Amino acid sequence: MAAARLAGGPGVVASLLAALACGGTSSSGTSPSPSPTCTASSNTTTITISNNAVCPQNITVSRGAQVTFVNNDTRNHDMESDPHPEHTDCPEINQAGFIAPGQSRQTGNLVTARRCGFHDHQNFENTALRGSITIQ
Ligand SMILES: [Cu+2]
Repeated sequence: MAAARLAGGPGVVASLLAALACGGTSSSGTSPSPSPTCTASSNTTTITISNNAVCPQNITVSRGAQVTFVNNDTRNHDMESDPHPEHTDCPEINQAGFIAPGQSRQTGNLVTARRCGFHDHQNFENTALRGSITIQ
């Protein structure tokens, strides 16, 4: 009977390994609640950070738009343009940069039609904190 219960330790390790291996939106091994499902439309200029993940991860905006990163997490995040660590693809994203919990920050004007990858510079290994902004 006891074996039917989730084993905390191995489960945490397994989910961490799974997150590193396949880069999906894995559930958190430290939280008893199910992983939040990102249901936000990709047609938005707001990206919310919570539970060490961005939502939505990939968005599409019009040329000239600014994207707002909202930090609803309990820790700092540092949103920067790809590639890491140069951050040279879309310097406008670097204007968001360091965001404390409860803060929100905007990118610069995204005027060039292209796809801009971004990541949390402090948590580069976390694929749930990476995403892209497609400017069209
Ligand atoms: Cu970086």
